[in-house]
Amino acid sequence: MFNRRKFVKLSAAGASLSVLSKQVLANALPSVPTATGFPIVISTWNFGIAANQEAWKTLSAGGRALDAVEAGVKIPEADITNHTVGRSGYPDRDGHVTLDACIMDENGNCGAVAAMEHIAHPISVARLVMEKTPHVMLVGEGATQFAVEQGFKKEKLLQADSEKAWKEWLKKAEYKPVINIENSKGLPGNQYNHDTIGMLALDAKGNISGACTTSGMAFKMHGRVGDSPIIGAGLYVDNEVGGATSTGVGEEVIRNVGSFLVVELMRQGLSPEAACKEAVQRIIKKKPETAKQIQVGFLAINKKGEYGAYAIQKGFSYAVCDKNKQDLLIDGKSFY
Ligand code: SD4
Repeated sequence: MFNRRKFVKLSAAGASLSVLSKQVLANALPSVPTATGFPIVISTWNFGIAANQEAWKTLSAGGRALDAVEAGVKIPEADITNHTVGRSGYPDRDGHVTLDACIMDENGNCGAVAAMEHIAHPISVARLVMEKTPHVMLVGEGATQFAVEQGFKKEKLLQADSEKAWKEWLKKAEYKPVINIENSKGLPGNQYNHDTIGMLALDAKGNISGACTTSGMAFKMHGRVGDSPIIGAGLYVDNEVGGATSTGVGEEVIRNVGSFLVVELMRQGLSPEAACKEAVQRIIKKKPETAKQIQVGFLAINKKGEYGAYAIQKGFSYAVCDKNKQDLLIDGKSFY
């Protein structure tokens, strides 16, 4: 793997790095990575603070990053005031709460569930898909069936306030899913569409794992799956390099295989922030008009514990927890 200093040196010498654009190089130079070593855990949005604190219990005791990220993201999954992750997520346009999640460990193992109904902790089901099946992803009824076989409780997830919000939406939206519904409600990044939790942890042994869980876009079409449960899109970990996760309009993240791209850019020497910025710029470059209206944010960490983020729009925040501070909330930089 080459490090940033070597990358800059090679570039200055005119070495041919065909996969890197001039723009990438420009981004790489001024970026100052933040580093606090490890263990460390980072996660998307302000509810990441409480999630990180839970993950920290495992990390500070010398535990495994995989256990930390699972325990961490279960906090917003269980939070009944959270309408974008887990049991209280807003439903799709037909009134079904369908949950998406994936998890990836330091050995490249991964598991996922998508469009799963009636089970409150999709991240734990994703982990069991990884550990107990020969598969990577189970979807829909098959995922629910597997969860029940594994002892998860099947329950009604649609909460009264989520049902009320859905019915209000139905009146105004005429059953049309609106990809950037957040713009009608204020700043991109509001509670309707942009609050997936993606979490990355680096444990005391220097191993990285990640988890990502969401109820997806509010009032989406039934059966719609976003980036969050897709390895390489919503989450990617390569223990030699680092990890990345995403939040926002999943369709654009999938089109660009966003989290994998961020990790590969870090492999080529970019800092986490510069890699996230380049991934955001790919989305903007391909669809400049769409990009003005949507939010996508990436968050990344490398093997040294350096971390960074970048989003299309203002309003993306992420939480960091390490030995110095357990409740740090940082405003991610953005293109607009
Ligand atoms: C998705 N990325 O389903 C998710 C939505 C989200 O913060 O809220 N992300 O596309």
